[in-house]
Amino acid sequence: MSDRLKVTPNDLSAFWMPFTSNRQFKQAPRMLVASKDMHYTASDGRKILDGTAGLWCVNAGHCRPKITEAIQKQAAELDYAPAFQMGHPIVFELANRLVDIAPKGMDHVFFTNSGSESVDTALKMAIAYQRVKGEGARTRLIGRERGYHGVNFGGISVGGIVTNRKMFGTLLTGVDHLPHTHLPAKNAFTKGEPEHGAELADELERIVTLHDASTIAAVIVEPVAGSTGVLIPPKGYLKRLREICDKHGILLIFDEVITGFGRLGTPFAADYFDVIPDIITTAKGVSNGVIPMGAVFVKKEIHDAFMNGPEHLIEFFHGYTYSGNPIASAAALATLDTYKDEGLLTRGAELAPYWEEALHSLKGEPHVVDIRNIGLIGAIELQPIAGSPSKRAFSAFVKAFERGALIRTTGDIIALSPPLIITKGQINELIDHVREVLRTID
Ligand code: PXG
Repeated sequence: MSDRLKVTPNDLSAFWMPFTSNRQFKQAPRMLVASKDMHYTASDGRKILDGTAGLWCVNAGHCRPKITEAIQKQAAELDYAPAFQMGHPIVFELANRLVDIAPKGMDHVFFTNSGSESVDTALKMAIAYQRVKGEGARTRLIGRERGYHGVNFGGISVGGIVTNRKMFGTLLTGVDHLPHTHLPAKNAFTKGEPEHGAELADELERIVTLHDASTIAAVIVEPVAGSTGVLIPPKGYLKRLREICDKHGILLIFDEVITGFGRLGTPFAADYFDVIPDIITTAKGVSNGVIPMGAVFVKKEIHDAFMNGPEHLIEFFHGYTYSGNPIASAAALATLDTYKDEGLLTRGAELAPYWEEALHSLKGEPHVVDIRNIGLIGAIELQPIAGSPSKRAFSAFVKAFERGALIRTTGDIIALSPPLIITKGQINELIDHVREVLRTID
C-alpha cells in the first residue's frame, strides 16, 4: 500500500469538489485511501463497508485483479491512440463483446467517457436520426420530472431536478417533461415494482397532443430513477411508454447509467422489464468505474440510417478525444471478463429476495416513512426535519461513515447499491449499520 495511508494535515483549499458542501467537508474531511473487494480503507485506517459501489459504479467490487492487470498491461503497450479516422483493435473487440450482452437489436456502440456524455450523445443521435430519415422537424426532447441525466446542458435540460437546473439559464429549448412516478400515498413500502401509476405514462399522449408528434424526436427516462432517490417504475409503465412512442414515431431512450451491468439482476433494465428502447446510455459499470468510460447502445436501424451518402464523408459529426481510449477499453474488457467469470450480471437476481427482506426489516425504525427496492438497489426514505430538508439523512450518512459503512443520501432518502459481489453476511452488516444509525440520529 502507498504511504498515502499516512495522511498528514494537508491544504484542501485548491480542489473545488463536485456536488459537495466544500466548506463543511474541508472542516472535517472524509478521506478514502485504499480499497479492496467490498471495502474501502479510510485515512485513519478503518475499513469501510461499501454500500454504494462507489457511486453506483464499482459493480464487481474494488481492485479486482483482472482489471488492475489489464490496465497495467495496456498502459505499457498502447497508451493512447487517436480516436478519429484511426482505430486500435481492443475497442472493436470491446464493442463486439458489449453487443453480445446487450438487449436484442442493440447492434452498435458509440463510446464516451461518462454518463453525462452518453446522454448528450444519445440526444444528439436521436435528433440527427430523425433528420437523416427526412423528419427534420422532430427536434423536441421529452424528459421526466425528477429525472437525472448527468450535468451537461442536454442532460440537465431533459432532467428534472430543480437544483441541477435553476442556476444555469434557459437550458435547451424545445424540451418538455413527463410527470414523475413517485406516489408515496399509494405505493409506500412496496417490495419491487409498485402497483399504482402506470397511467402516468399516458401523460405522453397529452404532451404529443400539445406539441404534435411530428415535432418530437425522443423520450428519455431512467428505467429506475437512481439519483433522485430510487423511483421504481409502476407495473406496466415502461411498456406503455414504449407503445405510445411506437404509435407516434418517437424514439425511446433508456438511461441505464446506473441500471446497466447487472444492477437489477439482469444485464440491463431493458431485460428486466422486457421493454427494448431504441437507444441505451451507459457508463459507470461498463468499466467498473475504474477508468472513465461510457457507451451508448444503438439499434441497427438508427445506425444504418446514417450510413448513407458519399463514403468518404463523416456520417455523424460527434465524438470525444477519449472515445474508446485503449486503457479504458482494456479495463472494460477485463470488467466484462470478471462479470462473466463470477456470474455478476445475474447475481443480483439470486440475492434480491434476501436484500428485499433485509431492507424492509427497517420498517418501524425511527424516521422511516418509506422503503423501496428492486434488484440490488434499496432506498430508505426519512421524514425530513421540519424546515431543514436533507439534514437528517446527511447526519445518517456521516454517522454511518463513522461506524464503518458508506451509504449515499439524496434529499432525505438513503440510497443503497452495493457491489454485486456482496455476501448475505455483508448485507446484514450494512443493514445493521443503517438500523443503528437511525436509532442514534435526531
Ligand atoms: N444518467 C444517470 C441515470 C446517472 O445516474 C448520469 C447520467 C451521469 O453520469 P456521469 O458519469 O456523468 O456522472 C448518472 C450519474 C448518486 C449519484 O449518488 C448518481 C450519479 C452520479 C453521482 C452520484 O445518486 N449518476
